[in-house]
Amino acid sequence: MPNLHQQYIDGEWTDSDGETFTSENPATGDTLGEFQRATTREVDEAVAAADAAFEEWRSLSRIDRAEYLWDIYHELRDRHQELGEAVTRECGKEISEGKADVTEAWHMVEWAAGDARHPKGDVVPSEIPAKDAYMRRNPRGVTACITPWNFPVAIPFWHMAVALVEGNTVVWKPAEQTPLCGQIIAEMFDDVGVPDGVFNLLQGHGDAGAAMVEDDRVDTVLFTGSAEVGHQIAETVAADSSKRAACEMGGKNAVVVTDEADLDIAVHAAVMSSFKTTGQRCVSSERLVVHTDVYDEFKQRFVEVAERVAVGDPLDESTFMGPLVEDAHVEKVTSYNDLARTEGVDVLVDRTELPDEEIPDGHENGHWVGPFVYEADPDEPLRCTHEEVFGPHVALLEYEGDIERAVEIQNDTDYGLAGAIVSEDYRQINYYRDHAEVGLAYANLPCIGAEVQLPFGGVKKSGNGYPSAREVIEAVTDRTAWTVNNGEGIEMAQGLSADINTRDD
Ligand code: UN1
Repeated sequence: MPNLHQQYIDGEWTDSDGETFTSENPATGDTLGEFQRATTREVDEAVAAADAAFEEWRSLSRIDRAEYLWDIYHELRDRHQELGEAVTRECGKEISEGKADVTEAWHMVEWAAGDARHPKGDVVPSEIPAKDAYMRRNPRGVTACITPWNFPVAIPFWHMAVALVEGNTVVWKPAEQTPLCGQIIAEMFDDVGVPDGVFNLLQGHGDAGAAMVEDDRVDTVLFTGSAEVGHQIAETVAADSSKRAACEMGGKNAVVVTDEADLDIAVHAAVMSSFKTTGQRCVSSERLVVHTDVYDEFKQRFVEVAERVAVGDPLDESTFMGPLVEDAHVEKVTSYNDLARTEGVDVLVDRTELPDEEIPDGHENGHWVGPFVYEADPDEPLRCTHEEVFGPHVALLEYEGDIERAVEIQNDTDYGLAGAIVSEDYRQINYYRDHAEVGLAYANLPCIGAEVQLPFGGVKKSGNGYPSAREVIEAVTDRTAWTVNNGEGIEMAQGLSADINTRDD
């Protein structure tokens, strides 16, 4: 059995007295590491360490704080291949995605650390010439970061890079499926000598996450993950007005293909949106809303790719789709594929169970599920076309009429994360732009692949905040509106008299 990995609390690798858990390679079933599971005691210690480190950390300049992040940036770049492979081994994404995850992480660090030297805050006018008015931001304190397994390097840095540069301290819990990536990142923080308590790692499950969220000393919660957990967090935080949360959750995202679409782009965008990361991105598309005029040709071309798209060893560069992350997820995706049948859809491609000859040698214990594609009526209130599956489970929804109808179908979901329109007609794109209820929108592109300089998050049930880049600054800082008098006496705005009238007798 490999080494037993510990928690990283207050600059020390720390034993916990809880149970242990293992990380598993989803493509082979091999054990990658054994990890101690944080109990409430370690949550308490980690939050206490972050709380105690806060005053000193916030008193450094933003530029000095960012210097630590630049060291991490170089580590991420220098160890690109090794880390990319670790991502692929632990979460099963094919290797170009594993490496892109690391690239996205250093982009985020670059954004946050580079931002440290940029002007912050606003200078605003005052009615009184002798007054200066401006906004200042102060860090809020301890930030709890709870991150998902599907971007095990990038998303932690969406949260942590900005939180740290802004002067907050961090307690981070990676997903229980990807603790090894968490371990490597914690080693980086240790190696670059971030002051004790500024960064703390807790390995564990939802109980540790819940204890972090509930702890009174935690000021801000940044969460990316499932809608179920995100809503619980939002509820807990809402009960305490001094706490804040930015949660980014799931989606039931759609690609709209109009009668004016370039079908080469449409098929390419739909395949990327639906099958990259084996459909396990919160931005993945499970609905393709296609105009009747181009429906037959689109369907034939999409189905042809879905039947042949390369599922297999994610470390092999010729693979397009790796495995699903774990057995429980295979069960979930399979049960939604079964549900779709029960709900009476027309199944076009069913690779739920891959035949033995498609499974690479040595990968018999992997969590293999291939594409499942079906046609459904957009007007039917089916569960399979409205609930997030988080897998390669895709509905083709044919529409007639104009762009208004397509957008009506796109918006027929409780979620509002990502969406794409494929069209050569700018009027259609503009209508979509003005009416699609999404936080991330794309034209003539897949609905995946956001870059870190844009906000990332959704509307409706997809989130209550944007836990990435500039928007994280909103979550992890409080603003103070300052007015400073440079005059000799006091003068007030709004014509308010500053005279102190007295009665003489
Ligand atoms: C996620 O799916 O959880 O936009 C995040 C993208 C990536 C991030 C996805 N940059 O596809």
